[in-house]
Amino acid sequence: MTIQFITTNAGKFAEVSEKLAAASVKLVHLDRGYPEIQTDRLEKVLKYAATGLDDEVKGDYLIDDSGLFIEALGSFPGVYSAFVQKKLGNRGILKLMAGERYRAAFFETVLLLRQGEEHEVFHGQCRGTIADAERGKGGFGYDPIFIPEGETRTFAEMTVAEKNKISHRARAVQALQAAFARFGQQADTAEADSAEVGADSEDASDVDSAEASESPEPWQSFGGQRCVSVSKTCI
Ligand code: ITT
Repeated sequence: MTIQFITTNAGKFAEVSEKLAAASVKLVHLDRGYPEIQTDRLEKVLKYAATGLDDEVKGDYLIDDSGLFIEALGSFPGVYSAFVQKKLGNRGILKLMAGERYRAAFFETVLLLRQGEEHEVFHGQCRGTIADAERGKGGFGYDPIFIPEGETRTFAEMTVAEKNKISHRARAVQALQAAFARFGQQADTAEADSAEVGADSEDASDVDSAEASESPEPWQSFGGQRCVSVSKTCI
């Protein structure tokens, strides 16, 4: 199965590729942007974007909208994370947090997978704190100022593989993989069932032909849910 990951962010692509390396999914990078509406939820941004991308992109695709939510700043920058990173950067965020002792924050990633005619949405979250200063050269975006829960290092001080053990994006990709696994299992079962029917011609004659020829809709293959939404937090 080939899926195009539509993103202008090479860091996101590196993380998701590493996480899916062992999966039977070929991820290709489609380096292009798409219109992002200003709204209060990441999921809404993706659902709107998908309405345009569905007409413009052939084949299955994945898109990712993420944000950093700082509690002492009323969840800012949140859905404005990309704009704020460009305009204020990490130094600007640290200035806003100067003297603030309550430094709790979380990252959230929402992934939208277009497969066939269907859209599936997956969530991942990672709680942590805002560091006092930028630390580390790895990662991208807000990584140098975010210390995930249970760690002393920022994400930027970790390798991609280390960040992928605990990050918001990794959690969302895990939910995506679980959906791939369910899809694979159901496909195997359907194959085994049809082989059994084919092997016994007497039994086959008893089977309602309409039912036997019916292949599952893609959304049925994902556990019968049109929208899979899984949220997990960092350990
Ligand atoms: P797309 O083309 O995929 O939209 P983008 O970088 O614009 O790429 P977003 O719209 O999701 O991505 O913007 C979110 C902002 O938050 C952006 O500035 C990112 O650099 C930053 N960000 C997202 N995920 C992050 C992560 O895992 N670590 C640090 N910063 C992150």
